[in-house]
Amino acid sequence: MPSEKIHALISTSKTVSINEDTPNYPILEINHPHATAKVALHGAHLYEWVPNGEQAVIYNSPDSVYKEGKAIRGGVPICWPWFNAHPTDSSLPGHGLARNRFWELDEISESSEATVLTLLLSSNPKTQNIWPYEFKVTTTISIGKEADIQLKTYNTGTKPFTIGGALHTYLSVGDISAVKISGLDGIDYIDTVGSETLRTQSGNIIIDQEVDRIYTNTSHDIALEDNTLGREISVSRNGSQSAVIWNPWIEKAKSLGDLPNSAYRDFLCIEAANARGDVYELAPNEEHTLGTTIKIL
Ligand code: TA6
Repeated sequence: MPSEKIHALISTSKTVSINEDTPNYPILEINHPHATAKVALHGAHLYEWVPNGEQAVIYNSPDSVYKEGKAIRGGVPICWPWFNAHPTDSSLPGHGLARNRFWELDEISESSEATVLTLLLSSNPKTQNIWPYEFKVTTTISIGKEADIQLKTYNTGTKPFTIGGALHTYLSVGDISAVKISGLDGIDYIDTVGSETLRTQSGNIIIDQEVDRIYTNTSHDIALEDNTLGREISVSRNGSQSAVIWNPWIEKAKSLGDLPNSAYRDFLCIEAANARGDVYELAPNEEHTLGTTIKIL
């Protein structure tokens, strides 16, 4: 159940309310003049963002599951402290431990430009059973005409640790067959569909098959041109030299129980990542921030 602190923070807020319609699964609802949004305390998971006068920018599956231990299928899952499979221990949860447990609400700040939530996850015996380190990690979500997410890791222990991860952003599209992704021309990528292959991007990306690519050594902004909705969305990144482009296409979509079979047509993931070699070793008291800004151009 939400702490007294959450209720105290919300009681003085003009734009944030709490929705507890799903028992033991609190949702923070933001109603700002520039946009509305929904953030689950579970996973510090932004899963809805609708700028004023626009269609939803963030995709959320109609079959998403809202219960402890399972990430919402959509929104911006916080993949941390590793991306995809753990590099050495396949028994550990894919995409790490942050997206499948409850965070605390630490701060709300509001202005005419945006509402900003800061959520907090600190190491505890359960997390240390999975990943034997002491940490504090905050997710700061700014909602206004843009959506900005900053994931900051602090090493609060006495041992160095290495972190990777991703802000695994699901973007709504009118129809996947009518989108074009630019900003990665000439960039090398790891094609993880089938046997892993190193390739180089030539021109823009179109989606006409399963796409699951880790673009490396790039901090370029990435643009999604949606010719159905008639809009262009920009995804910029900080603290990230790798970007992931993912669409499950037909067969993989069928294998995902929390995604309608046809829903591969409705979204594309453009992820600010710290993937593969783009990881950070933090000594005690060191910190790293991975961030992304999503805006309609
Ligand atoms: O970011 C792409 C990816 O790593 C894909 O390989 C696919 O597994 C996707 O993430 C979704 O992962 P999830 O564990 O949320 O089903």
